[in-house]
Amino acid sequence: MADHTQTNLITLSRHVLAEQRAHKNATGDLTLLLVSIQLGCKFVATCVRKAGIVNLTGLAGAENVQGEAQKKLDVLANEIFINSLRSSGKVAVMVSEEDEEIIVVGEQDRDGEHAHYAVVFDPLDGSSNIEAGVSIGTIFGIYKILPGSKGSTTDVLRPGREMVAAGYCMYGSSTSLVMSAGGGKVHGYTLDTTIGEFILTHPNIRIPSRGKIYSINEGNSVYWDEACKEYFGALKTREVNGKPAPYSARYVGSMVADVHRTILYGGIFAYPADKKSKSGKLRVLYECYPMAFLVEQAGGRASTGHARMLEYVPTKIHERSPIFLGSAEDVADLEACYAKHA
Ligand code: AHM
Ligand code: MG
Repeated sequence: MADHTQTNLITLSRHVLAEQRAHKNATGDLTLLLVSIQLGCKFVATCVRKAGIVNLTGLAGAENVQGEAQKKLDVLANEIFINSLRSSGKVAVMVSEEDEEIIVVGEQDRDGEHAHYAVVFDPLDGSSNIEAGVSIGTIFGIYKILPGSKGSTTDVLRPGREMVAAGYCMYGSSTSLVMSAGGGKVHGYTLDTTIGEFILTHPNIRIPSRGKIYSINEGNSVYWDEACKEYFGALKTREVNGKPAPYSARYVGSMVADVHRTILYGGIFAYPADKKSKSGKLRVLYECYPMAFLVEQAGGRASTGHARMLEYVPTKIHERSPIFLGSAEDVADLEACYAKHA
């Protein structure tokens, strides 16, 4: 709840506008786009809060007591973001985890010459956690479309380092929106439900250079490669001054929550490739890249195990990749372990 003795709140819109003014060539288009994303996040946050009461957690196509068709929360979140982005007038093309094909925004919905952006997003990640009330989230990344393009697949099949902004919104005990438009700055905003605004609560987030937490689905360890087995095994048998100093294990199974904690507390989050999931599980465009972008901007490191995550060039919009991200020193140790096993 807002501290009502504090009357000069820095809302997300105010903050993004102030940052825009600091860039003399800024047109305001990215600001408008970010504002449309925050609207989507507020809408989804409200739906997540109500989900248990109004049966939004059921299967898509199920009917409620009034006989009205119910939408599953992830289907609803997808519609909310598509509508919000489309109505911004600034988006030429979108990729959503929920849609097989790219979504090219029609001429009539574009703002003339100003639809310069491509947005890739996972409207509701971690949906297996919904019914248990565990944190879930939205992940997004933004590219500027290529010169002369009106929006096509080539605008998004590009390395993640070309993104101009990225972020996530976590629907947890509070609603937290963390985003970066580059420049080594990552800011966190918390939704104040009493006034319906995201308030700047975590300016200039920096990830600790080393942490004490590892986050991976250990149930898959039987499928791991030798590098993974050695690296994560060593974190458990680690000693400092002759005394056991193991890392703690934390794994929500919801990427937004696991990455959020990793950014704030440090450590390493991983979803590796293994014998069962040959390319890992997480999707390059709207899961790996936005998180890698944020972690790098906050001073951390993100890797495929062999190379910088953001250098990778995808060939398909729903492609998957192994990913390791977090504190720079922890991820560097992991990469050294992979190099040793290469
Ligand atoms: P989803 O896009 O189907 O929700 O799956 C992505 C989620 C991530 O949030 C999380 O990091 C991962 O799946 C957990 O997978 P697992 O249950 O295999 O550990
Ligand atoms: Mg997902």
